Amino acid sequence: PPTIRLQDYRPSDHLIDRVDLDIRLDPHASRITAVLALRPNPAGTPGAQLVLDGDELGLVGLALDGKALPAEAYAATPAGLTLHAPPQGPFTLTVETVVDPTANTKLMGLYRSSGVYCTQCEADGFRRITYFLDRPDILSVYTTRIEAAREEAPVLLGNGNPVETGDVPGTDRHYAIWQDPHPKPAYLFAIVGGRLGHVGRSFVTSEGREVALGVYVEPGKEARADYALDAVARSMTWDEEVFGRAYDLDVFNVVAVSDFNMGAMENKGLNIFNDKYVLASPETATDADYANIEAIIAHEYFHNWSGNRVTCRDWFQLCLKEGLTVFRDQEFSSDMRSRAVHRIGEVRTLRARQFPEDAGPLAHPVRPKHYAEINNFYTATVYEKGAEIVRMLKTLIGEAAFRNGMDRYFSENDGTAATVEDFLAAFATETGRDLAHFAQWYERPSTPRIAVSGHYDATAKTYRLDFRQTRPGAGADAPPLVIPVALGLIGPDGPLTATNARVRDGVFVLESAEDSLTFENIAAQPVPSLFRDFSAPVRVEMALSDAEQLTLLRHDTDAFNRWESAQRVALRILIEAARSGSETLDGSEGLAAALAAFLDGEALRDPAFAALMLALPSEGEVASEIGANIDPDAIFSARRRLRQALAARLRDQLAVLREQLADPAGAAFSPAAAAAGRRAFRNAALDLIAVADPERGAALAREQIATAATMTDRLAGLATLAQIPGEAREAELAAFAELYADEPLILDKWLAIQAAIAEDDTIARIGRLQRHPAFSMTNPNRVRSLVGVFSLANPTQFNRVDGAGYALVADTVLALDKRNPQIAARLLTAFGSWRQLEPVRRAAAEAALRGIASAGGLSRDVADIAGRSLA
Ligand code: BAL
Ligand code: ZN
Repeated sequence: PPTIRLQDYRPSDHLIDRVDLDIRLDPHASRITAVLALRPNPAGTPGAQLVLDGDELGLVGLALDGKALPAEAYAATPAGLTLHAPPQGPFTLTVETVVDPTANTKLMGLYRSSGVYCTQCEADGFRRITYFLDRPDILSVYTTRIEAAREEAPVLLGNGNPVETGDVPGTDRHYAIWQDPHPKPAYLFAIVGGRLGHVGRSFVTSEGREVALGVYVEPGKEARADYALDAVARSMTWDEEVFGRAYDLDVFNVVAVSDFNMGAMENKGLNIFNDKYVLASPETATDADYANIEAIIAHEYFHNWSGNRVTCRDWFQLCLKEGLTVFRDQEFSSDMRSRAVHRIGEVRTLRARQFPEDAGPLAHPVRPKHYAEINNFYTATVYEKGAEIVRMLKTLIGEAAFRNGMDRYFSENDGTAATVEDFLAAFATETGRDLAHFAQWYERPSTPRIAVSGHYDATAKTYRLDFRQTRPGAGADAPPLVIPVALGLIGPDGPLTATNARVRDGVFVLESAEDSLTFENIAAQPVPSLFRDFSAPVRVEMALSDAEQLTLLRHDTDAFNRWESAQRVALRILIEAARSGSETLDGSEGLAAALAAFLDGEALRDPAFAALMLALPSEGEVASEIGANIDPDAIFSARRRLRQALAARLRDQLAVLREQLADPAGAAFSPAAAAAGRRAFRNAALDLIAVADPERGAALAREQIATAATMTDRLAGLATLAQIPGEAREAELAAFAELYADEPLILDKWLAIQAAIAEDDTIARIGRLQRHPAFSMTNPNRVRSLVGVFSLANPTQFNRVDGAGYALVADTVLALDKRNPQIAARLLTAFGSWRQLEPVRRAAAEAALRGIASAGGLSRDVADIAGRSLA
């Protein structure tokens, strides 16, 4: 496939000021009439042809300024429409197309999901609806008339404000007209038509605008939409208070659909969501679901400013809206919940998904320099590392300057399609700083490694920290980065007041390859607390003893580093055990004792944080730290042994705490962080108790499944039981499936629990589940829950020595590619770390990848991932 390069960007030769659409919905032949008000772009090439994008389109009518065009004036193919000699001044082009929404299994463009018409246009789906200049720097004002059979689609929604509704005389059809006054790129276009229930409320913005908020869901599920509706209102208030951003239309609608490639989509005034991220009730949703709904509702809403009002000039700038908006939703969730707990979750996600991406063949800069298929760049690097860059910028310039810079960015770029340079320029102007060096973060892949050594001089009473940064995989000529290092020193009894003129507000800025920092008047050898709150997305290498690490757990004021210290001790133990295969776990007793002391003092006070303290680094994280010659079985076995060692020491204490943290009888359900934190701790405790004593664990899990008042508890019981082979497990799994036979989103969790079972029989189990009525290859959520979870959360079975795990995923990728290339390509990214495996598995994974790469008729999406993975 052709490569598109950032350096080749040039403005479009034409602009489209207005788009008037008439969309007549029909299950198999939806007719779209687009009237485009075009003109030559003063910044383009004079006299250029007009080349409109298309994708699997058929042209049924074409007129210029109202007159049909002769055949020789244009060329139309499914992939494009060219006018050889368009007028040199403004003109209108009327384009008629017909599409089949029912046959659209790619879920891009106009399609039907459980009978509901909906659209997905980012990144390039609008060209599957009509011929268009389908690029984000073409901003147009849209008016959309949607018409459908009233019986089939009583609800008709579009972007912007509703201006008219009515019947089509003499027919069973009706229509609605929507007008969006804000110029937008085509990727933000959306319509919905269907039979939908809804909940709504009104919201008055800080500017006095009354906004009708609506959340539309499958009829009968309205009660499950209340939490999402509330999250919309909280997001609106938060963006006004924290970023000074108010909403700008009279309505804001969210629609849940059940077949959706992404999590959700920020279409102007009409966010379309994967139903998984809207629907929630205590009986059906877990605490993680509630947190995800809150975060994703916020994310899509925040895009109204960071993405919609200020959009991207081209798709290379994707991080401009995504990294920034992830940062904004992270801050929102931190304000709504526990900041420390949320930060740990963010870092775990980054380490689980972005660090491996950076270290593998799919590594790319936060702002890529080229792509063959943009849909493959909605990655952890663009999103999560992109958010970390924004966070570092804030750390470097300070809170007040950051807010002023954001205000400037929004006001200077409002209504335009901007670049990363425009973003940084706002902060450079605001602070008077040159951010050219900082901008290097966007330019190359690689997770920096920061080697730190500490030197205490007892005579001089000084403590020196030497820093050295390297950038593996960034190229020999990669310049050093600007790295904010939030730090402090901890003495034997607690934090020290350590000063150095180069540490401002607790932050030292490392800007060169090597640097040192000396603190005076340090009475005794301290332990440094580095990269507090994970102040930069780097790997830190410092040879601290377990005892020094655990000093941080006891005394650090930084919650993130308290958690991190126990993680680092666990990681050291796990890496040594996985490498040596030895049965003994050197240091596990010290870790267990430190955790016991911690739980004693703090579990009741902050159970959510305590639950995180109990979670060991994942198998993937251990693998990512080892980095080469990886044997997933050895990691699994080391991790299981460490869990057993900790569980043996902590089980009685955990059992007591679990009782103490039980909800009072008759307590009302709350999805808020405090109640969720208690559930998280109780369930982490249950899991460890089951590790120490599987029989007791199974009994407790069964009791919890039977009596649970929430889906969180019921599912946690099932997840614990799923790790204990036996009849009880199979009976409970069967009963669960029966109980929730009509609840696909709940059965997704049931599929996922089974996909993650680390046993040899899991491949066969997945085969059976693929034939179960709960599974469907046509629904992305089902595929992700079964095969996606298998590939990402079951390292030993995915990486089986016999290659059966790779074959299962590869077969699914090839089968899926014919229907839905985006989901197939995403699934294939599970092979991203294949080169780091030990030789036998490496060869098996490579063979599976080569099998895919050499298959005929691959989509561009899958061909791109397979090709880059093997390059
Ligand atoms: N723009 C695609 C979905 C999201 O990141 O909001
Ligand atoms: Zn987004």
